[in-house]
Amino acid sequence: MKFDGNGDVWFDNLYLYKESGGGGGDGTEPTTAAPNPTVDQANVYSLFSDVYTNATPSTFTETWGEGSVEDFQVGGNNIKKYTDLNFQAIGLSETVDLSAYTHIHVDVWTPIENKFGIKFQDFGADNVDEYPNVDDSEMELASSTTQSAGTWIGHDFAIADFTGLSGTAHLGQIQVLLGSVEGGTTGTAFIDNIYIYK
Ligand SMILES: [Ca+2]
Ligand SMILES: [Ca+2]
Ligand SMILES: [Ca+2]
Repeated sequence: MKFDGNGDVWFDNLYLYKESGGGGGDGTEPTTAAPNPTVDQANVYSLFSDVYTNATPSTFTETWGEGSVEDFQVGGNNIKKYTDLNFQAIGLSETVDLSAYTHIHVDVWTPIENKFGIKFQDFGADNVDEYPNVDDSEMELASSTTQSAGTWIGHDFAIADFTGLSGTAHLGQIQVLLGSVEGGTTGTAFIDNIYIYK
């Protein structure tokens, strides 16, 4: 450590430190919480966030999905930890009309660089999820933002970019994707602040 200057300088309190709740991590899990969202609650339909009043998804996993979920906390801040995540579904408690909303946001932390994606499924006018689809429509997209390792990355998708969706007036399911998205690798993902906004 070298000090450059021009004249007399007095020093005090010279020390290295770590952020509260941070440091000491081995890189396998976040040691800080994701940044708090700032979009106004009035313009948000939140599925999971400490900041907003959340809607009630019926589940954060489905048996046919690939990847398990558990609750995780950093300093009291709630996070969903997905392990061996390929694709996994967030099922809404019932279909909801989100046609007035324009974007979805998700904060993601991964221990290795990866690709993150979102899939929407609209259940159609009958509000029923059928397979194969009859009046359902669905589409997935990889985020254009790189999921860098060891840091919270905020992903924002414009719903209009999901051109395979007939609409979001009967939205029934949102999937979070890691391994199944192009360029992605199955692995661990910490996910927070899942909300749709306008
Ligand atoms: Ca949180
Ligand atoms: Ca349907
Ligand atoms: Ca379906």
